[in-house]
Amino acid sequence: MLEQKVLEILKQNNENYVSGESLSEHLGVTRTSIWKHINSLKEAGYNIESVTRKGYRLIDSSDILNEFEVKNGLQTDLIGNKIVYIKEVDSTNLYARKIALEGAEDGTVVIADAQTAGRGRLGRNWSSMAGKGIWMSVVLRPQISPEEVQIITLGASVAAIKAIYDVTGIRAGIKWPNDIICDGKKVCGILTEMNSEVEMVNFLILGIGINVNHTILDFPDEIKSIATSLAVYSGMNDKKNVKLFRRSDIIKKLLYELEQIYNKIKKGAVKDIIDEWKLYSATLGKQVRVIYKNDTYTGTALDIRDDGRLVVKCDDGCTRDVFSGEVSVRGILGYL
Ligand code: BTX
Repeated sequence: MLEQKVLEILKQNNENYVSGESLSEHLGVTRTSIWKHINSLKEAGYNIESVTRKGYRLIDSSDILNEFEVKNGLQTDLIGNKIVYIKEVDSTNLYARKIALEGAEDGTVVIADAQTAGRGRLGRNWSSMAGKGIWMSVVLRPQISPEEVQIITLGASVAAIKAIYDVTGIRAGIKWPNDIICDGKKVCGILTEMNSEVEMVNFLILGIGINVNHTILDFPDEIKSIATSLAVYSGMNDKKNVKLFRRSDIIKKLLYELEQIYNKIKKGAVKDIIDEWKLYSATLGKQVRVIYKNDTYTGTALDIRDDGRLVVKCDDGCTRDVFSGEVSVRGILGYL
């Protein structure tokens, strides 16, 4: 698309002016056409300065999310080959499921700026304000059995931790099985849903929500005490430099890390993923309360098995394996 070509050239010129004449020569269109494309880029939110006799320059500090921003510089071979960007959707997981049933390819990514009915696990809600977070789902078609699906969720939390660190410098932790936390508060959640036969997965929808540029006031009252964002957390540590992060940078890195994990799963290197997960775990070694239907028990989180089950040494002396999806695990002290 010509609009994207104009944008690419402006980006390559690092906030220096590019004349309308050179853009029109380079792209083989009239200067009026360039002017029209510049205007539609401005409408899409890009901060482009136009100065007579100098031309146009992009002041590139904004957090603009669209298909181009994610594709530009994306370093993956499979995940993100097809990206669907939607301004507002009920849930990217529901949308991804719909297109997966219609045949969407392995690695197709659905990203929304806002979700009106974001979904958490066990029928819970996921608050997904416009313009503030990463609300994204990936269609995966791994050749694995339903019992092996948990490893994808664990791997996705490792990928999220790494991407967050790489782009923001924030060291988050993982609360089993798949909450990413900063300062004991949830900054990211992962919801994996599958469509399968008894023996074989047809496809998975890997949904990832990351709170990126929210202020604390942006969160609904009922989650203010348990939720945080990368911007809030970075501001806690450095009040003078509260940063806003570029969501597309985090997404690109996340898709790259997800692809590394996906390749490991395809090679059967599950142990590597579990080992990495343990490195970032905020649950292992902690006192936990396991809530399953009407049953509640406490103990210490000891280990994680290769299929992702959490091993809990219960206070009554016995050892139990806990499956995700069935239970809530709460730290005895606070949310952790
Ligand atoms: P979860 O069931 O572990 O977490 C949901 C719970 O977390 C809610 O009941 C609420 O207490 C709290 N919560 C809700 N919204 C937020 C938020 N923005 N930040 C922190 N805490 C919150 C976790 O489920 C899985 C969430 C996956 C979300 C992604 S977004 C893209 C994809 N599409 C979709 O509909 N869901 C996934």
